[in-house]
Amino acid sequence: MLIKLPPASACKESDVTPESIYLSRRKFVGSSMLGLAATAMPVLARAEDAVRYAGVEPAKAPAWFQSKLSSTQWQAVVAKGETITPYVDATQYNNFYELGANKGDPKANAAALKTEPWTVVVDGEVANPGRYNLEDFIQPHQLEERIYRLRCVEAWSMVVPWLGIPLSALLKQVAPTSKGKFVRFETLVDRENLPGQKSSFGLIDWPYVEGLRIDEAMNPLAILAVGMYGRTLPNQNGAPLRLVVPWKYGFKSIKSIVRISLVEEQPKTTWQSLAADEYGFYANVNPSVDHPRWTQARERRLPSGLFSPNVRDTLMFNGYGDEVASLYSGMDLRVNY
Ligand SMILES: Nc1nc2c(c(=O)[nH]1)N[C@H]1C(S)=C(S)[C@@H](COP(=O)(O)O)O[C@H]1N2
Ligand SMILES: [Mo]
Repeated sequence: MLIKLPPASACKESDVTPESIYLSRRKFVGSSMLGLAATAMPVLARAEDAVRYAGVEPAKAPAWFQSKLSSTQWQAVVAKGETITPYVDATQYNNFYELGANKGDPKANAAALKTEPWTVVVDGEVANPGRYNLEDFIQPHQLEERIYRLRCVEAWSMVVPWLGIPLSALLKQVAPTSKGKFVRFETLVDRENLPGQKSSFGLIDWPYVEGLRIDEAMNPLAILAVGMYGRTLPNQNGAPLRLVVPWKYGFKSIKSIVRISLVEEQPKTTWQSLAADEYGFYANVNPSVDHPRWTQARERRLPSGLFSPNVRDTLMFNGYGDEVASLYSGMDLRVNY
């Protein structure tokens, strides 16, 4: 089923087939061989579809997640000219400093992140604060698939089919007060188990913290994801609950969230605290504002290797300008990087 999103994120021509569609086409092929009537399918299944979803771990999802899948709104298309990044690439080349500083560390150390049980606290300037286990947190909402580009500030990118709920739906439920001007997010702290938090030499002052202005958080593109590629999130991608804000550099999309607070003042975020001249609060993808140490005009699209780096131009707001540019009208994006 198509979700209702403005032009840049949902485009009629398609290069990809999400797993849901792929699987239903598989059923179609099977049933037509049995001579049964088939429902119309938009395009034929293609060999690449199997590649994109190769290596997706078998469903070991909790029952609540499985039952949510039956009512999920699947996104049938991505933007023209895009293909979904193979699952193996999206799950072995990661940034997740709690699990280590190298790209392969998060996958290698994935088991160190304990995701059950998982509690999410919503507090601060809200009429309805709460403390939920993950299942109860998601229960009131419908899962939606969103196929988004993710652009890291380090100039690599990928295209991921996420499963989640609009952040706006959660915010409406908890009802921010008039003082709730920003949303602050916090990742789990577990110094005993998370290798990146054990070292006393680490630069990061845990927990990892991120934030959005309330109108950014209410934008329909912002989601809280619980899955990707039709499955629960792998630990290295931020299980069991992460933010995805596709028009901003990847570091804004905070992983493994345990606390969401509505606050009056702009939160101090992790990367801003580490190097304020390099990483701003807004961090909107912007090809014309370079990082002090490298250009942001281009990016490497995963999979990217030495002999086929797969370089492409970076798009303003990562290609989501139609949806988000109005949030920043009148702001100097060179100053508010
Ligand atoms: N808690 C936490 N969240 C995090 C990070 C992190 O180190 N810790 N890294 C960020 C960065 S820099 C990026 S690019 C994305 C990467 O997400 P991915 O590994 O799913 O591609 O996660 C972001 N969220
Ligand atoms: Mo990043």
